[in-house]
Amino acid sequence: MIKPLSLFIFNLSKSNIAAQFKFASSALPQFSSEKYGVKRKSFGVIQPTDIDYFKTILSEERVVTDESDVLPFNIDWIKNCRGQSKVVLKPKTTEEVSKILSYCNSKRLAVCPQGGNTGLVGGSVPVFDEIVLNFNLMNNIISLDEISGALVCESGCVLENLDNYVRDHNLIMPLDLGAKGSCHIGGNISTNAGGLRLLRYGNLHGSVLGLEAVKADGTILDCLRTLKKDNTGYHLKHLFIGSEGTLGVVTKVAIHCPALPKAVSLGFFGVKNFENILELYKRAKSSLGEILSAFEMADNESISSTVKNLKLSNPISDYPFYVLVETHGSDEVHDSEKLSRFLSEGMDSGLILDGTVTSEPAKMKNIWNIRESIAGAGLLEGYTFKYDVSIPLRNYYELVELLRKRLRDHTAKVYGYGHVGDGNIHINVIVPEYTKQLYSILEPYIFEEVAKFRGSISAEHGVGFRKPQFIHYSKDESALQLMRDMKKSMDPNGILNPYKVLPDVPNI
Ligand code: FAD
Ligand code: 2HG
Ligand code: ZN
Repeated sequence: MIKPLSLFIFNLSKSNIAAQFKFASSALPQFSSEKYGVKRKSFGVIQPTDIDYFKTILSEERVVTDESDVLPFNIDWIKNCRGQSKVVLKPKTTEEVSKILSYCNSKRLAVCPQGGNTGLVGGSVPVFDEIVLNFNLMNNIISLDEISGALVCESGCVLENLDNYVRDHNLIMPLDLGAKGSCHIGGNISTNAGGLRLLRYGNLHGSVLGLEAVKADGTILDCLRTLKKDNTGYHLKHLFIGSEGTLGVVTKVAIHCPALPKAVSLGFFGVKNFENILELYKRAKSSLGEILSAFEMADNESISSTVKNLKLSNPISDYPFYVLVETHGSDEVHDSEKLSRFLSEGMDSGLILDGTVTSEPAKMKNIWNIRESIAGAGLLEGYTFKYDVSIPLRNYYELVELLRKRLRDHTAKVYGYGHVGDGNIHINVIVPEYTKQLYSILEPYIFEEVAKFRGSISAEHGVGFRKPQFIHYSKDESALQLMRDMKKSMDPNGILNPYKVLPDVPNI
């Protein structure tokens, strides 16, 4: 018997946003293959002898086959996608991963690599009966060089645990996101996750120093160097950053950790319109300069949803838009003065209607919590269609307005929020329940609009299962063909995360 989803207990930190919303309702989502009309490719079908073989590589309890134990690994965080896997494998070492993949490749058994399962595009769960290769147990920290800031660890380390660890050594992780208490560093790398401070610390193509990966045929690829500079040949690590488990499986990571800032300040401002946000962003770059570490925005609908659905308290009153500006610097008095001056100048010029600036950790945590909770707040009201796009800043908020108009005659809420500093807006469309009609009103319309702005249909969450058929809005055929060629060369049988990222990968 299948347990109601709300009863599942996850090995997740209770403090984290991703865990708080896990399975807000107890309804099981429809199978992805039925919902989106996908046909199974001709992979092998797992047999009892295969399970027996996996038990010779892994201990018995690391081969999970009980239906109710497997179920959570089949369902994604927003409860949009549901696969039909019959087995979850939990390796502890790279050698085990290598043996598993070598075997699966020889038997043409498809595999879905899975980290913390916080992905938002359905890439982390199977579509049919792919074997789930889960990294929860590959969670050892291998080394930390306090001088260079190079951290080496296994791919299943939870981001927040790594951050806590390096903070004890006066360093921080170069990325931060609302899912930090559940997502794995291997998942972050495989999705090229962006997050809240990309503006300051750059993306993972810059911070990942090296990695170890296992190819589809089981070959272990050792690119695990900690050097900042290494121009010997092709930069292979980049193939695994953002390829969403379709080219290989990341098993170890070397990543550069910046210094722990001595002073952190945070401002939360109410703003009248989006034009004023853009003006504030320009001013923040010039007046806060090198200490600016985040510049985020959210509209009233987004913030109100966290107040209403999660009972979070907004430290300022109701405004059409909100801006969150953070600084990471080395002088607390100087930095918070700078941010307070930014606030008072903003208020004098009418760009900021009201605001608060704080350096108190508890207050900063509350403000960040409001921002980070938006992703889950809508899930408590119904079904959420999530979009994560990059568009030129001057057009940044137009898509939200277009969608509100388009959905005028439907019961729907549209939230717009995101990483202004990166030109990345998140649009959440909340409806009472998923319907095919709403789906076809939204897609491909939204991607067509993004393409008109020469934007990207996926800024940071990836393509996953939900967007391969739309990738052509952001990549031309020559680029797609080269991607297919790369996929064929690295995974000739197509066993790694099939039905994801690329459309029209020839069947095996
Ligand atoms: P999973 O969800 O398990 O997997 C994601 C993809 O990576 C899948 O395709 C999977 O097959 C592949 N994969 C996972 N591990 C490996 C591995 N070791 N080797 C090969 N492939 C692998 N994303 C952002 O970019 N920025 C944000 O600010 C952000 N905020 C979020 C906030 C919340 C509340 C939530 C729920 C999600 C958020 N996300 C964000 C999305 C998600 O957290 C990121 O994509 C994250 O990097 C996924 O990590 P994961 O370990 O959960 O990976
Ligand atoms: C964020 O920035 C995340 O909060 C999640 O990328 C966005 O859920 C979303 O739409
Ligand atoms: Zn984001």
